[in-house]
Amino acid sequence: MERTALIKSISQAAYRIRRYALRMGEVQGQGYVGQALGLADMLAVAYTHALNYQPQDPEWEGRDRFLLSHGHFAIAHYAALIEAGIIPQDELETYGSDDSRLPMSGMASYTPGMEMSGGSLGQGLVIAVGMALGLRLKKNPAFVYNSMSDGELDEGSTWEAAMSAAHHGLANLICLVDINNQQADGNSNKILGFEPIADKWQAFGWHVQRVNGNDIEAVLNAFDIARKLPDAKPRVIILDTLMGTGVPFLETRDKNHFIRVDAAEWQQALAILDASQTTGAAQ
Ligand SMILES: Cc1ncc(C[n+]2csc(CCOP(=O)(O)OP(=O)(O)O)c2C)c(N)n1
Ligand SMILES: [Mg+2]
Repeated sequence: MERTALIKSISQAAYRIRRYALRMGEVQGQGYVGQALGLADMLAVAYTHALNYQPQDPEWEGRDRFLLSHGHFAIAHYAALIEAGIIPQDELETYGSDDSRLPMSGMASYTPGMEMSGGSLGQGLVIAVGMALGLRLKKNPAFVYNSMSDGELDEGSTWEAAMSAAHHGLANLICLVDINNQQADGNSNKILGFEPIADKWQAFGWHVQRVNGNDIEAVLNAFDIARKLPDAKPRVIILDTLMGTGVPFLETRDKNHFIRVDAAEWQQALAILDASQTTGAAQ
């Protein structure tokens, strides 16, 4: 596909991902919706362009593995799995209810396409290193993607795994770090300073890119570079994102780590998103 058309189709997918996430938020009246709006552009690039998978056979051995290390971002991942055709769209109406396959935190045993159970932060990269080593041993050319949050940079396990990935030259491992500069208790850089974060990953032996995570073209280019790079190094894409992207009153909301909004505001958020799609403001 020609590049401009590709970017347009990815941005339409990002819009749908945001819409599914907002609808799930509406079903429960609350949720980690700001994170989903912030990460939708990266997820759209991943699931409509970069990842190799078969929607009808989520366990296909040749699939790229996408690990949601930050399990509380599950609403974002479910929205992407719906866009990918792995979860049926009407299932979002069950989000967070008893017996649903879509619990509030990501669980591998519940949801097709969910590769790990999250909740305890800082575990994804550890698991991803093991998976990448295993795939290499089996001569399986699939990639392992580990999606993680800036709060997980506070976890020692992240850096142990980062060091071992470089030691083993894991060129089949791509780590995606969401820098929304938010955590449960405030700004990430005020809780535990992480900058200069690109230099840190580089010093650990990784190929590093840092992009605006809400600029689809920049994210697309970064994924393409990470996948095609010949170096025997693990790759990290650091994504600076804005929580609530696409819905201004959620972008500016104080303490938007876990959002509860009034019943009428969900419809308002959806209307704003729809309007921005028509005018192209969200692209
Ligand atoms: C090991 C661990 N410690 C603490 C928590 C509690 N906790 C849940 S979400 C969260 C915030 C982590 O930061 P981040 O994922 O960047 O938050 P967000 O961007 O979603 O605001 C914390 C500390 C946890 N889930 N796991
Ligand atoms: Mg964060």
